[in-house]
Order: sequence, then structure tokens, then C-alpha cells
Amino acid sequence: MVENQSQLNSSYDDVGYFVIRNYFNTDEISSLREVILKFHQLWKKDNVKFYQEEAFNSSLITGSEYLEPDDRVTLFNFISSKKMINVVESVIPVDPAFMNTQLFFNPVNPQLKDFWHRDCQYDHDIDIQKQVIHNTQVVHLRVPLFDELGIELVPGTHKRWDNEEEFDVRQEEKGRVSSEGLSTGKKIKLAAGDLLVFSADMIHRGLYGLDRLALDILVFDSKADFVDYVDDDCLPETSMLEKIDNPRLFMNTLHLKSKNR
Ligand SMILES: O=C(O)CCC(=O)C(=O)O
Repeated sequence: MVENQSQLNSSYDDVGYFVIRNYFNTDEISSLREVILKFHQLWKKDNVKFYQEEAFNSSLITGSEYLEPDDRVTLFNFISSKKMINVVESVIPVDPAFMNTQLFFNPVNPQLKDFWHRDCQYDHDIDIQKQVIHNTQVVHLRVPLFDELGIELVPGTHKRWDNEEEFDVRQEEKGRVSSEGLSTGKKIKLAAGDLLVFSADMIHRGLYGLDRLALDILVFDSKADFVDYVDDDCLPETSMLEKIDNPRLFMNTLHLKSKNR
């Protein structure tokens, strides 16, 4: 399936997200799932307390801590496959760069509720958040490995500040909590094989439930100032680059890293 890049770009620009149903076939998802489950089992064993008490995601899935080089290469090839790059380039047409991966699952601790946030709120105070939402944002590509309730997001908030309800809930002001419903929220149910692309700084939350396990791939525009967020270990080693069919996404990050040293 060849997606129309300009249609994807205009949806992303208008509302901050788009979803492509059945983008990946069963074989693509089952080989990805096999590698991701290996990572997840090892990660859980190594993080028992954190997993039991507070975790709802892990990161650095492409790193060397849990996966063998061949499995890492499988992941790198999935992330930079033609299909994926076609979508990445619809949002970032020139020099997109790989940032990281995250794996989202249901928290074991039943007290943890799905919560509204903008990713930038973990790095910036309110005044700066108001500014950075008008700058270039990190892009998330969510690949659900099982059918899931998906993501709830507030369309358009990649470009606008919170209304009063959104702000009070997200920031837990005036007695509100971040797991409350928002009247502006839109639920995007996802099935294995779908691809959801959304802006990290729009107001969103994951919806806990079913057997969710979703791989999020994070990419950014090389022109934006995000390279310091990249952990060297999640990038391919030099010896792996020749086994990656289309390594440009990673080469762009490696290039930014080398300029920064
Ligand atoms: O799925 C989740 O639990 C949260 C998702 C999220 O916040 C994200 O992908 O940035």
C-alpha cells in the first residue's frame, strides 16, 4: 500500500495525528512481536520491583542490554523499513532522525491510572511548555503488537495551549486528577497491524486494558535541538549498519551526535 504522503502530512498538521489501519501484515507483526517479547521478558526479570510497583513502559528497546545483535538488527530493519520511512517522511520530509523506542504495557499496580500529559511537561515549566508547543515536536509512531484500547488524544493541541478543563486535569489543579475524562478527548482504538502517528507534545494518554503491548518509535527533525535526548547505546553499532537495508534514519542521528562531540 502506498500512502499518500501529502494527505498524511495535512492530517498531521491539522489535528496532530493520523492512523493507518492494517498497515503491517501478519508476518511483519509476528516477527516484530517475537523480538519485542524477548526484550520484555528479560526486562521484567531485571526490573521486578519497578515493574510490580510503578512501571507502565520501558525504553531503549534497541539497546544492547537485553537483545542480541541479530535481534537488534531485526528491530533496526523494521524501524527503518521503506514502509515506515514513507510515513516518517510524510511528517518530516528532510533528514528525519531516530531518537528512541518505548514499550507500553498495562501497569501491574492497579492504582496506576491512565493519565493525560504532554511529553514536554516532564522537561519544562508551564511558561516554557506554552512556547515549545509552537516549535518542532518529537513524533511518535505507535505500533500495537496486540489489539488494544489505544490512545486518547485531544486533536489540535499540538498547536494550541490547554483550555481550562484540560489544564486543570493535566496539571491536577483545583482538585482535579490527571486520570479524569476530558470532554475534548478522542479515543483511537488500535489493532495489531495499525500504525498511529502523533505529536509527542499534544495532550494524550494511553488507555490501559486488554493485553496491550505497543512499540513506540520516536523520531525528530534533524534541524531541531533534540540530539541530547538520544542514548548512544540505542543506535546501531558500526558493524550493524551494513546489515540494515536503509540505515539513513540512524545515520542522521549518528551524524548529529558526531557534530555534537
Ligand atoms: O500508552 C501509554 O501508556 C502512554 C503513551 C504515551 O504517553 C506516549 O506514547 O507518549
